[in-house]
Amino acid sequence: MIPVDDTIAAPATAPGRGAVAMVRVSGPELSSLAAELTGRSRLAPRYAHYVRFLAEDGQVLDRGLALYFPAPRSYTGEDMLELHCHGSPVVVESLLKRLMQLGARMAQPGEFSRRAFLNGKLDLAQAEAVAALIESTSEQAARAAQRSLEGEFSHRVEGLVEALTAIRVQVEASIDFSDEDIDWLAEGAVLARLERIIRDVDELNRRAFQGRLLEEGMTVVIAGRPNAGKSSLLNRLAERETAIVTDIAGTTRDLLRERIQIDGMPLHVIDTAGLREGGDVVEREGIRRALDAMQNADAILLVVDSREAAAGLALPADLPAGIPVIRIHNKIDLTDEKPRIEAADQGGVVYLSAKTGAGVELLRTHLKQTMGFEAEAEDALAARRRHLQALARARDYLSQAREALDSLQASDLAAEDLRLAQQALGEITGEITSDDLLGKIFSEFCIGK
Ligand SMILES: Nc1nc2c(ncn2[C@@H]2O[C@H](COP(=O)(O)OP(=O)(O)O)[C@@H](O)[C@H]2O)c(=O)[nH]1
Ligand SMILES: [Mg+2]
Repeated sequence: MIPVDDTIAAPATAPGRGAVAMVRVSGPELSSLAAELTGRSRLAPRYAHYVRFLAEDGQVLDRGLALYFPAPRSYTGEDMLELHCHGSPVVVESLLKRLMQLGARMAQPGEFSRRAFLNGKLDLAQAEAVAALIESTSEQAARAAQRSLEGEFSHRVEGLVEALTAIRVQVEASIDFSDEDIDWLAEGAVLARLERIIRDVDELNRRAFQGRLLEEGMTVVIAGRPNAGKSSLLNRLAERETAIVTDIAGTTRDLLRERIQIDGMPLHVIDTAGLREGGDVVEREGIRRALDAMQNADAILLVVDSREAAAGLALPADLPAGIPVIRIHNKIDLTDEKPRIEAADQGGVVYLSAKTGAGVELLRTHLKQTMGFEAEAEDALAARRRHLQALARARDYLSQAREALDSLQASDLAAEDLRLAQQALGEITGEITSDDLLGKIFSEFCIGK
């Protein structure tokens, strides 16, 4: 258990040198600590004081700003102190040492946000949106995080929980008062209301899925026989010369990773050694790693040379099952074929030239579609994987409840499903949360958040 009633401190700015660094302190009572550190008997609330930070023997550690936020009007809901010092790691270190002397301890990852959650300043989905905002790698992802931080995700979930509570009352009544002359379910239009909730869950899931994609993106592995043009395709997608391209088979041996973006969706592209028999020890290890990477990919781009398209697909190794394969017919500049997409529903075949760039835009669009990414969606909500899982669980219970009510007329089964659906939704905002889950969620934050 992490104690929640002591004083914690951590740098809030990234490590390294800069003009200014900021150290945050949070605890149940900070006025005496602040007085000893600054030599001022009282710091006015929310006022930027220009002070000296003092060592125990009165020496000046640094000069900077001190801001005092008395509870409960602070990020954590406790007394908080912000110390802005010069942006040197040495100064930050000495300030932290001094704070430890004054009774503070180093904060653990995510501990400030955890306290904010425990003090009711943020619900869980909002606290997680703070992490998502800090980690966002595109404007779109940052906007999705901002929406969740403002509470849009949480409010939708709360709305659903309320609507569920209301129909649970009707369903429970139909069980408890089944001998009375009222059809509680019909009276309450329970089925119609349930349908509406299901539609709302689906809509929320769509928005959260878009947010998840913006944050995590997808991983694609480029595979194929030597000299098919895999490394050329990587360079084309990355828009720079990352990989060495030669006409010598077996040039690429290790995995090469590039992080690119398609309309804000992060794409992790991995170039691999060509799949073929033989080769030396290094190349065989490269092929083993290639197959390994494919196991964990969201999609495989299988590159073949258009001139030998039929033969080129015969690979010496099996591709992992269950992972979508997009076939790339490369080098169409040598065969006079037009850039195009075929059989887009079964993974698809994209005709392109990595050398001239013809058809590469088609591939980008196709990758977005394959992942269900809506570049135009302006309503994405930052969501963690656990949120999507909770929504999926709620959705399953709701379908079961609908079936129980509709075809089986089994109110008692429906009542239980509705209760479980509500519980799954409650986990998103943290209404119903175990200590273990909290520990897991906040440990993924970095220190100082
Ligand atoms: N004409 C033409 N040559 C290509 C194309 N893509 C790759 N190549 C050439 O094919 C050879 C092998 O390319 P490379 O990207 O190293 O293939 P890898 O072994 O699959 O990584 C190089 O000489 C490339 O210049 C293409 O679209 N058109
Ligand atoms: Mg290569």
